[in-house]
This record gives sequence, structure tokens and C-alpha cells, in this order.
Amino acid sequence: MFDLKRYLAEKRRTVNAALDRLCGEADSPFRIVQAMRYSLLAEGKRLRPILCIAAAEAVGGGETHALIPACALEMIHTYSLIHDDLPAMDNDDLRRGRPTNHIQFDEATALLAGDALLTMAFEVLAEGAEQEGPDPTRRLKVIREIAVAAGCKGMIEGQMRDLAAEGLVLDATSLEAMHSLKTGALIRASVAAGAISGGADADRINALLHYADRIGLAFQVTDDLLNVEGDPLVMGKAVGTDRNRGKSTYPALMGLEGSRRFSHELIQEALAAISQFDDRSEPLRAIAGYILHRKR
Ligand code: GRG
Repeated sequence: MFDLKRYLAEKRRTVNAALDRLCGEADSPFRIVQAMRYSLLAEGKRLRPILCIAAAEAVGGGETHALIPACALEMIHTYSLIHDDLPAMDNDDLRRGRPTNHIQFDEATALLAGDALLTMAFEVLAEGAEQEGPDPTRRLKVIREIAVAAGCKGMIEGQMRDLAAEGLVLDATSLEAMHSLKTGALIRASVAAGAISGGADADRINALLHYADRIGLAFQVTDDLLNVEGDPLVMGKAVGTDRNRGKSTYPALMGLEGSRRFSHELIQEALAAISQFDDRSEPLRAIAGYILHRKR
């Protein structure tokens, strides 16, 4: 039987080692490198890089085909977390079990560490493109997918909508559209980058994009559920917006039970999207289940 725990641990080790290698030196005297490594090498789940690698494997590619885009995606994700935690945005003190970047360093350094991680993502993608591996057209497609997902037609627009929605009660369509951009775009790009790097044809890429779209939204619903379940102030007051954060959430929109049901439906849809794939897609199926039952 497929052992997801082992698979995730192995892939995390591989991704962490590659990130460590790609992002400066452990004993760098440069404060900016220290700040970048502080957040990048902190204890993250590495969901996006693992999805990228699992998608490459599902279409017959290997881990090595997808490792560079996988690391670039984690750099972009980490930059988004550093910036999201800044006082101008969510103003959070804790991230990945330690003080946020601007608390540990300072606001200006955190801003620049995020900028530098975003830029480094494209540096490693370009360097990876010079090495042997998938053909140049495929590599350019990967770079484009990631750039679009991270930019003003993807994650940034999602963050803008999230900020604009503060204190408002969003309906289901607007809430889904916001999350589809804010967190969904990078999750879709992770799966697309892996599939393209692994040599998938257009039909397989489309099926995998549908899978990614559904697990991306399920990820957000479970994130909202984890926030509510971990917060007795919000529990039982699932009306309008999450009182603590002033944000529309799925438990606020459809209640706890409704949200759990919805996340199950989304995962079923994700699994249906890849039902024609062979055993090599087992990690993707198992990751869908993991998203549903995750505890952090
Ligand atoms: C500031 C440009 C900019 C964008 C911010 C994605 C995003 C947009 C902000 C993230 C804020 C957030 C907490 C979103 C909720 C869901 C989410 C993406 C959680 C964090 O991702 P995980 O759970 O984190 O994969 P780890 O630390 O495990 O990588």
C-alpha cells in the first residue's frame, strides 16, 4: 500500500536540501541572505513543491525534471507569506512556529527578503533552463505559468481582493474567485509546472489543472476550518465574517458541517479528474486525502 507519510518525508528532505543549496550559504555574513534563509528553511509543509514533483511523476517524468520549478514555487510561496505577515497586510507575529520575518529582523529587511526570494525564484528557473533536461519550449512554458500565477492575474490580484473584502461578507462566488487567485493560482501552477516538466500532453495537463483547482479550494476550506476549530472565540459564531480577522470564511458562509461537506465534495471532484491516470498518480490521490484531513 502507498505510504504517504514516507513519501512526504522523503520529498521534504529532497526539497529542503535543494533549497538550502540554492539560497545562499548557511553562514552568510549578509543580513538579507540570513533573512531569506530564516523564512525559506523554516518548517513548512512544502505542499507546492511536492505537488509539482508528484505531478511530474504522475505523467511519467522524474523528480529531477521538477526539482528546480518545485524550489522556485516554494521561494515564491515563502515570499508571499513574509509579505502577507507585514504590518501593512495581516500584521502577524508568528509563522511556521517562529517569529515572523519582520519581528525577527525588521520591516524593511522582511520586505526586501520577500522581494529577493521572488527574484531568486526566476534566477533558479533561468539557471535550471540552461541545464540538461526538458526541452527549452517546455521550460519557457513552466516559467510563464509560474510568472502568471504569482503576478497581477493570479496571487497578487487575489491578495488585493482579500484586502478589499476586509469587513465585508462575500458571497460564495466572490469568495471562491478570491481564493482561486490568492492561493489557488500557485497551487495550479505547481501542478502545471510539474506536468509540463514531466512531458504531459494537453489533455493530461487539463485534467491535472482541474485536480489542482479543486484541491486548492479544498485547501482553503480546511484552512478556514482549522482556524475556526482552533479558536473558541469564533466557534459557534459562524455568521458573516470571522470575528477575529474581519474576513469572510467558509465556516462563516456555510457553517462548520456545510464546510466539511463542501471540502469532501471538492476532493471527490479532484479524484474524479485524475481517475484515468495510472498507479503513478497514487501520490496525487493520497495528497488530496491529506488536504482533507490535515491538522496544520
Ligand atoms: C502578499 C503578494 C502577497 C500575497 C499573499 C498566499 C497569500 C497571498 C498569503 C498567504 C496567507 C495565508 C495564511 C493564506 C491562507 C492559506 C495559506 C496559503 C496558508 C499558508 O500555506 P501553507 O499552509 O504554509 O502551505 P506552509 O508554512 O506549510 O508552507
